[in-house]
Amino acid sequence: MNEKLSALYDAILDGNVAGAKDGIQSALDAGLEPGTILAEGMIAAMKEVGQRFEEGDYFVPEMLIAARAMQAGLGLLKPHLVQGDVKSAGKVAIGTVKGDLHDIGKNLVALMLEGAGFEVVDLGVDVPPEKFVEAIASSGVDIVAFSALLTTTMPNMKATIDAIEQAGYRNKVKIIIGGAPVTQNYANQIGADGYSADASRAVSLAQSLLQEV
Ligand code: B1M
Repeated sequence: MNEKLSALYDAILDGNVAGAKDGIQSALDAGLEPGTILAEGMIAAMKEVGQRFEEGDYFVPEMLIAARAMQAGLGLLKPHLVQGDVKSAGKVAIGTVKGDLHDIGKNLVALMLEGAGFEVVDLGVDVPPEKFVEAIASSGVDIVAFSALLTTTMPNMKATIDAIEQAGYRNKVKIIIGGAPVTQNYANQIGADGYSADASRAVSLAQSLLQEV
């Protein structure tokens, strides 16, 4: 790995906020692409954090401080990932489903959607089905996006779709889902309109669904 990316990777693994920021700045100064910095220096480090957690080398506090370094780094990288002056492409309400506190992936999806000209209503984490329903009722959104990182919270995606259906909004919005344990098969199973494996594919998915309307 490039030495700048490797320093950034280590800083995120160590939960070193200042090191992560310095690492991003120095990778940008060296002319590395923001997308490469994100994928190879940052997302790869979070995967390694998960691996260490599974192996019992890291515990929740280490995951948490790595996440802080990641979030701080994303703040710095954000202006480089989004394009300026794009016209409104539609409105998306996004949230991490009930019971789930993971928000890095969800924030990244929100950031990329904004960058592509979508107006984004970020409902945060641990979002109960009724809050998604309220957002549809009050904000006139075209698309609702759910994120889940835990196998135990994935069923809340289905519960949220059911709540949207019961409230009479199912035909008014497109529903898209994602998150590490989520699959296209699961999206089909619960009746979502689409699934994407990562943030940039979430943008093309949202664009293509709105073209269908
Ligand atoms: Co958690 N955690 N965690 N954790 N955590 C995982 C998810 C885990 C896989 C770790 C592991 O065991 N290897 C595991 C889940 C196992 C499972 O269910 N299969 C796990 C666990 C077990 C837990 C706890 C239960 C631990 C405990 O307390 N014993 C607990 C649960 C808390 C809760 O939510 N109720 C917990 C807590 C935490 C922290 C709070 C410490 C922290 C989160 C901090 C935060 O988010 N602010 C944390 C972290 C950091 C992780 C790992 C290490 C990293 C997640 C991450 O940010 N990845 C994670 C391991 C892993 O994922 N490998 C793990 C980087 C991010 C960019 O990727 O979120 O996948 P990701 O998003 C991607 C795609 O998935 C996609 O696009 C994104 C960018 O390309 N995507 C979407 C995501 N959402 C989308 C929505 C879309 C489309 C695409 O809409 C259309």
